[in-house]
Amino acid sequence: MSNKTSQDDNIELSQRRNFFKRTAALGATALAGTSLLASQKDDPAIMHHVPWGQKWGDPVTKNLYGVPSKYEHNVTRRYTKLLASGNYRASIAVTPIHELKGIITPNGLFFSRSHGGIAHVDPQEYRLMIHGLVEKPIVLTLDQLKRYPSVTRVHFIECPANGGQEWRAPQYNSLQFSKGFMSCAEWTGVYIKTILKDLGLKPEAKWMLSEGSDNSEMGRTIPIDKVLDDAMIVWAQNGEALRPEQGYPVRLLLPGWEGNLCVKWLKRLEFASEPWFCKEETSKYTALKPNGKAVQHFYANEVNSTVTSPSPEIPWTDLEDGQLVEIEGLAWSGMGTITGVDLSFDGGKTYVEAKLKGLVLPKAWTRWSYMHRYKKGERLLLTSRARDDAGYIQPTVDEETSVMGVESVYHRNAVETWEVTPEGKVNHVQVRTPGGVKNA
Ligand SMILES: Nc1nc2c(c(=O)[nH]1)N[C@H]1C(S)=C(S)[C@@H](COP(=O)(O)O)O[C@H]1N2
Ligand SMILES: [Mo]
Repeated sequence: MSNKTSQDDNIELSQRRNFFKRTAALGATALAGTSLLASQKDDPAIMHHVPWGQKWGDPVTKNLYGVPSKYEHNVTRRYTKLLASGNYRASIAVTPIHELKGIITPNGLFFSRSHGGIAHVDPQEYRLMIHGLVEKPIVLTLDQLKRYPSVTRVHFIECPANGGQEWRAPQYNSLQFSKGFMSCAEWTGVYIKTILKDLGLKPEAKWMLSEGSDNSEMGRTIPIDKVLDDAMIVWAQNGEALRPEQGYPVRLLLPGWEGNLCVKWLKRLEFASEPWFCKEETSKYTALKPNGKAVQHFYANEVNSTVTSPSPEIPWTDLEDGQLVEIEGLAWSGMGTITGVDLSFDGGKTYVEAKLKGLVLPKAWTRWSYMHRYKKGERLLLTSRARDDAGYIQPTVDEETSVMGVESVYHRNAVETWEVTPEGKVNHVQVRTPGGVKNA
């Protein structure tokens, strides 16, 4: 990566110069801690006084598998009984997306959703059977599977019920609970088309049944076009083996498609001419209109976005008047690559363009950012709206509900709004048409 045009540079050099010029003009209040004040000289937090520098630190023999700093103990997945029906084995723990930087979710924070609890599979006993309409059916051990040529890709996984409790109105005054049914990781595995070259797919094969070995024996049928496009069998997540929560040792990954199709603890792939096995399951996740009919059955998670900072978890109560603050968020589309993100300060009446930040990859989270000069006492309605290279843009709440009604749980991707109060608190609100507001 060249230093001048590094993808991580969201503030270009010219902009950065202006930033410092304007900051200087504002004096000491603009950026806390930019210059040493006389009163700070006796601050005990200055390095040579601190207790941790006065004695030996821990030996390298401690924590041979590292854990985050104890001061980060609050950064965890979270669960609620509202999403458990009294059973935390058929439930979900959601990702603290407000705490994340960049586009990669650390493995310990990747959201975890299962229908029959988290299975612990012995890799020595692991087998993957691939059969049905193939010339050469096969049973693979984990070692044999890993001998196929592997690829590494960054993709998000999103449960299609992400945000699905909030069709009528906001339910959670929390980013983690309203948008945390998703995470994004770097996955390593093999394209299924690579294995099929070896096994010989019969032309009658139109569907792939995939089945898990967990207690729910989760099964899903996948159309063959997706299988031959970019469907993967993965065994590594962010450089290490999959976590048990993500289906150790092997899961299916269908980049951009509904998370429920990405079968974990994968044990069997069967190629068939009909989606005979789980018609019911497949239709279960279809977003239905009020008359019970689907607009069109689709599997991809549509273009979407959210503001991650500020958010109910990251309020602006400590900001000073005139301070420059970075508004950040995520955008993603299961249909392609994010081409742009618009940001509104008035609940979607008018928009400015935000800047995409860091890596911009297909079917992956894309981080965006906008530098804002905060005015003490201002009330804002922050709304983000993403676009993708498949030609889609997020709908307004009214545009979406006029077609879908409010009874559905799945595939909600209308724009979301945070209200920043004059005190700097952040509330989840719903702006149905730009101008009207419903409180959380
Ligand atoms: N075998 C199996 N695979 C499964 C599930 C399951 O319960 N069992 N849950 C599905 C659902 S509904 C989702 S949203 C994703 C969640 O993946 P994650 O737990 O890695 O975040 O896994 C899917 N794959
Ligand atoms: Mo899901």
